[in-house]
Amino acid sequence: MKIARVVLRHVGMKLKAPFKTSFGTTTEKEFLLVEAYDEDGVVGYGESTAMTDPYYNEETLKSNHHLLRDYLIPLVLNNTFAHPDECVELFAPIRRNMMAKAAMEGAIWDLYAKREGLSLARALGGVKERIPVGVSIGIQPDITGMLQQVERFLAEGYQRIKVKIMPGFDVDVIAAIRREFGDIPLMADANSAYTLKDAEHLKKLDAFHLMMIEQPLAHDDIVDHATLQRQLETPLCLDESIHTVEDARKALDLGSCRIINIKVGRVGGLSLSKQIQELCASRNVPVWCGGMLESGIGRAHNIAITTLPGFVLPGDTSGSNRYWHADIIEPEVTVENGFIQVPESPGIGYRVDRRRLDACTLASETYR
Ligand code: OSB
Ligand code: MG
Repeated sequence: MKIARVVLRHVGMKLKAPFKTSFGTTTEKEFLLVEAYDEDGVVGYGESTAMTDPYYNEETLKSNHHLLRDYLIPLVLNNTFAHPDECVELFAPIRRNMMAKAAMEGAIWDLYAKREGLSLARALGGVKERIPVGVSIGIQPDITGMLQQVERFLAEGYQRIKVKIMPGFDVDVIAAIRREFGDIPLMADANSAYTLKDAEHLKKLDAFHLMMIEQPLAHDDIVDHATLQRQLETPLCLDESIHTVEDARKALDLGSCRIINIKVGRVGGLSLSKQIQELCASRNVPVWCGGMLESGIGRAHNIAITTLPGFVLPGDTSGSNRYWHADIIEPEVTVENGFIQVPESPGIGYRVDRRRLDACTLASETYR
């Protein structure tokens, strides 16, 4: 494979409803889209999951633009590829900047799969024809509002409910959900809003038999999480703290978590997601695929990676209509009875609606 041209787009898509976490509120999703064209004009798409502000992690749309323009795109244009896994070594001299790397690598994976005539899921070694999915519900103005959201998404068939929590919006919310909806598959995500000083408070959540508590403590911690895990019955799941295969190994060795949320962007791409999945499978540690409010393109990558055998828990890959009035892919991602059917056509398996994409594009640049 030889990449002849790369187009970078800055895309803006308004969410149907603002999404609130303990670190902030997203109303309009802005992100970078990478289009990698080979010499025959075949195109692969990759989406950066970096947000506009460095509040989930340190990367931003602008830092990704810098990394892509000044480092990753030149590297890609000056090399040839037999397989997308080669991106791992090619990008390794650049420290971190995982989401920028994943956006570039994702485009190369899509292009590779299209050239091979394989769906991205099969190209990755995926085995599932459909994937079970859940939904992540943001912090609501009050408990009543949260109960309404849970009711709505259960009615839509989602197989697992995740609710965002933060100090002042936690135990009472979970208690109310259990009271109203009984023994549904339920979990909570704190996005690093607590410290070990809150251990006694977090222990109250044990009474509600959650599937897991995601990332209660600091984004860069795996030591305090191990201390907390020893005090809790509820399994901890790490999101923000895991960027590499080595991070995952160390967290499992320390007992910092019993489950890992793999986000393709946060760990530097599909090849590395696959490696973390393999490590966890070898230790019987369940993984699931997280989300970053992706457009249909990033969503298609998430669907493909979720077909790997180690992804045994429903992830956050919800249907397009949970986020957008109109997605940029055709058909949109739909959820039926809590499952997404994995597309079988080559590459990401969805057609990109170029008219809709152009309408959402705020700026674009071409590199060759
Ligand atoms: O922590 O999983 C998270 C969204 C933005 C940033 C971080 C997170 C999330 C979500 C939403 O939980 C997942 C999704 O629906 O895409
Ligand atoms: Mg999370």
